[in-house]
Amino acid sequence: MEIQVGGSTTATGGPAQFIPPSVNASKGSVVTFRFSGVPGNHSVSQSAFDSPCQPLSGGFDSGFIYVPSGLSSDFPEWNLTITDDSTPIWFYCQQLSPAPHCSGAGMVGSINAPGSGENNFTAFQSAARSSSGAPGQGEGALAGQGASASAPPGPLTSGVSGYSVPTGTAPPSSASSSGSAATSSSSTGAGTSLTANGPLVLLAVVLGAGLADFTG
Ligand SMILES: [Cu+2]
Repeated sequence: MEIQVGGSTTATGGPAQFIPPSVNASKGSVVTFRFSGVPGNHSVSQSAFDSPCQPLSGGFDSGFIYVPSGLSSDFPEWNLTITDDSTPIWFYCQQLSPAPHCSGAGMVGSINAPGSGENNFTAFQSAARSSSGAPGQGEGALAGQGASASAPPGPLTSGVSGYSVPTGTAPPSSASSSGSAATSSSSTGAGTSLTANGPLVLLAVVLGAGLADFTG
């Protein structure tokens, strides 16, 4: 299952779209977001049906992935594993420039949205387009509600760069964990997260050093 993040400038519907925007995916399957719209600077950010262009608390967020024009291979990808297929997953692009992709162009998507009824994808996209104000900005998160990633988008090579992308590695999901202790409660989950702070801090230091080299 693959969703393209961003269309080409000549694509029907323009650059600010997910292709296809609405898919179905069963629990345990992987939805691959492929940042192949060039040039592009988009995000995959979880929202809620009632607030299409605002980050969902506890939702996943890829951060911004910039893909330069001319890139034709090695597009960055982000893999989200579906952990709950019993309820719809809604997402949007938080890009503000040159015009909001969500509230203006309706750059939103859904996984396992109902095919009919009031809360279908078309209604969600209509609400996004007519929403006022600027799309809300997430902070980058691997874990979401109903779907989570185990790694940030990548590769960030060949002129591709990321901003506010999630770092580190998510704790094992209940689907893949062999032990029950790590997934039995939120308090245990917090402990699991703490053990990952060492590598995260190291990564931050490495990134900081890299930026210093770049700007210095
Ligand atoms: Cu976008």
